[in-house]
Formats: sequence, structure tokens, C-alpha cells
Amino acid sequence: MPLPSPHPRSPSAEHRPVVVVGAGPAGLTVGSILRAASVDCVVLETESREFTETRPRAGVVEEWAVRELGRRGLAEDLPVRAQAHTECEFRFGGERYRFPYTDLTGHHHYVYPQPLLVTDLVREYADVRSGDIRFGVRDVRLHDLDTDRPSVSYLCPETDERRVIRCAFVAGCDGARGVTRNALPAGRARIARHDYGIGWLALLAEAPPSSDCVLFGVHPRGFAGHMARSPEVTRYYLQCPPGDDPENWGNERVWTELRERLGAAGAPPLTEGRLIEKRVLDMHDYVVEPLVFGRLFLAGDAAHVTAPIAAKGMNLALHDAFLLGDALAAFLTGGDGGGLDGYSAACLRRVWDYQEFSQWLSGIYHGAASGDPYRAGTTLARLRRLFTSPAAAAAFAEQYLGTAAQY
Ligand code: RFL
Repeated sequence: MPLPSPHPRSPSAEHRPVVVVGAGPAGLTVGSILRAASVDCVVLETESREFTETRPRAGVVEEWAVRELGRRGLAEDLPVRAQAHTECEFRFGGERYRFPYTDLTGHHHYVYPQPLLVTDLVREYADVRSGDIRFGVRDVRLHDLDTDRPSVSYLCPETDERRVIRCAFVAGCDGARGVTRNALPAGRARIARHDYGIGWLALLAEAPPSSDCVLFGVHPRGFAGHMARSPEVTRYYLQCPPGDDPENWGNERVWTELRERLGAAGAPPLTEGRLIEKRVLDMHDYVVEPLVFGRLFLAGDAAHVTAPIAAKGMNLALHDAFLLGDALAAFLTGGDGGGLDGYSAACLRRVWDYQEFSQWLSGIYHGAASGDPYRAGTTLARLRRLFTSPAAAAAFAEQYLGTAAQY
């Protein structure tokens, strides 16, 4: 619940047009767009700069998102530093099936680790555009959101004192475990949730990629994935029971399962290496509707999570941030509020489309291991169709790359 401001009329309270809560891809992008428009703002982040710049997560960035970052002067050398991927490979029934999406569409994916993108965005916001960013803040609270004088308060890490920032707008970009979503009063927003009942063991191996493209192993023992992150580090996934303990997955078991589930005729052996991250993700999605309450605008994982099944979460976070940053900048520099009024609906169209793709893809990835021979049969039919029907292939490529002309 939003709390009343502790010092609503305090003369010492700072005033900024926008307070951005969270310095992930969404918050930093909103902040940088505002700074470019000379709109004053402050970004509040609970972690340290070093932590945010090294936290491993996403890697796949869609081409349109890179183009939109570049248009706003952000991460401009990403296209040079990132790997451009042009195809992916499914492995099932002991065979390899290459899916050449760039040949089909003319579009590609970029692979650029999230920590590198966050590092670029922090540098641009804080060092180049002189944006105010406060790391290590604690106990962030939102106040008076349904008035035209909201505020955000936090405990200052240096003094332990509560600081209050009055503002016109709050951008809630604090991810899935933040506080801004909880400020929505019950009954003012609907939270739609979906639980896949499946876990993924997310692994980072200190080893070069084992293939020149992303691999999806669809196997009766469970899904396995391979995604390059850099020449030295590779992400792997193994389907596992939800809530499984990563300690159940010793090195030998991990590599044996990966070899089995990604095995296919003529496939080169996996390049093994030390496992530097091993965590179990319980696959779930949620969507908050609408994304706006009073002066609070949610963006990114604070507003919606898509399980990493389709590698869409960071792309959606950037999409929200472009729309929100542009709309706030337009309004606060004397333009109209049309962008703010249409913000929630415009974001949610792409969000729901990506959610649906995630559901569809989950059917393919997990059906063979469902224990249900009927589901296993239809899963294989879906997979084969991608390689026999040009119409099915075109539809898959469009959703995989996020290139629909309209959402
Ligand atoms: P973030 O990145 O979580 O950033 C939120 C920031 O807010 C801070 N914070 C707070 N700050 C102030 N006050 C509070 N009370 C706060 N509480 C939290 C946090 O410390 C953090 O710095 O959210 P944002 O910006 O919305 O970005 C979302 C993306 O990070 C997320 O969707 C992706 O990582 C999802 N994802 C992937 N997305 C893709 O598009 N492509 C991929 O290839 C991809 N791979 C993945 C993924 C997510 C994964 N995990 C760990 C769930 C792979 C994995 C394994």
C-alpha cells in the first residue's frame, strides 16, 4: 500500500520531476532519455554499481531494441561488440535441425551479455549525461501516488537518515523483487500469473561455446539449452523439477545430462568447463494491468515477467523504457500527455504477444518430457512443422525475432 509522505511539506525535501526506482536496463534507459531531454531526475538503486554491472542474466537482444537504443545515443557500439546470430539449431530424435532465421527474414539476433549493457547504460547516464544515481539506498518507499505531488523516500546508506524526494512522476523499474509493484492498491490493478510447474537449472560455464549458434535440445529426459555469452563463457539450461536444489547437480551429473540431451548425430562434443553459476529458476510469468497507477508508471520486470524460455524479458523492459522515457520527456518539456495516456496499452500489446510465444515455445521445449505420450506426439509434430512448412517457419521466425509489423 502507498504510505503517506513522512514529511509532506518538509522544506528540506528535494524536488525532481522524475524519480526512477531501479538501475537495471529499464531504469537506466528511462533516466538517459530524460537526461538527453534535459529533464532532471534521480535513479535510486539498492545494490552497488559494481554489483549491477556484473550480475549475469540475459544475453539475447533483439535487433529492433538495438536500433532503438542507438537512436537514443545509447550502447552505440553494441552492434560492433555483440555477436550477430543468424540461425539456431533444434536437436531432437538424435538429429540436428538448423533453423536459418536470417535467411528467412533478413533479420538477426544480437548476443550481448546483460552486464555489458548495464555497464554501458550506467556510464552513459551517470558519467556522460551527468545523471544523478544513488547506489546502495535502503527501504525505498512511495508516497501519495494518487495525488499530483507524490514523493519517494529512502534510507541514505551513508547517514542512515530518511531522505525524501518530491516529484511529479515515479518510474517503477525495480525488477521482479522490487517495491513499486507492491504500491499498487488492491483492486486497482490485476496481476495475471502463470506457473509452468517446471524448473530450469541455469548454468554459466567458463568454457567457449560448443556451437556457433543457440541450441535447443528437446529430449524425453527434459529440455536442454546452449547459448553463447562470450568467447570465454557459455550459458546452459537443464530442465529440472521446480524448487530443485542446485546442490543436487554436481559437475559430472550436469555434463552427463547436457551431453545426453544435446546429443545428436554428427554434433561436435560439448566444450566443458568450470561451472561459475548454478541456480534453479522456477518458470513463471506475470503481467500487471494496467501499468499505471496515479503518478506511478511501472516498466520492465516490475510490471511483467516472462520466464527466460523465449529470452524476451530484457527486450520487453527496453521496449517499456523507450515508450516511458519518450512520453515523460515529451510531457515534461511542454508537449502533450498522449504518450503517457497510451503508455500502458502500448506496452501491453507487445507484452501479451511475447507471453503467448513463451507459452507456445514451452509446449515445444517441455512436451517431450511431460510423461504424456499424447503431448510428446504433438510436440514432435509442432517441431517437424517448423522444418516442413514455410508458413510455420515464417511465423516462428517473426515471433522469435520480435519483428511483427504491428503489436
Ligand atoms: P532488473 O534488471 O531486475 O533491474 C531492476 C533493478 O532494480 C533494483 N532494485 C531496487 N532499486 C531500488 N529500490 C528497490 N526497492 C529495489 N529493488 C530492486 C535491482 O537491484 C536492479 O538493479 O529489471 P529490468 O530493468 O526491468 O530488466 C529486466 C531484465 O533484467 C530481465 O527481464 C532479463 O534479465 C530476463 N532474461 C532475459 N531477457 C532477455 O530479453 N533475453 C535473454 O536472453 C534473457 N535471459 C533472463 C535471461 C533472465 C534470467 N534470470 C536470472 C531470471 C536469463 C536468465 C537466467
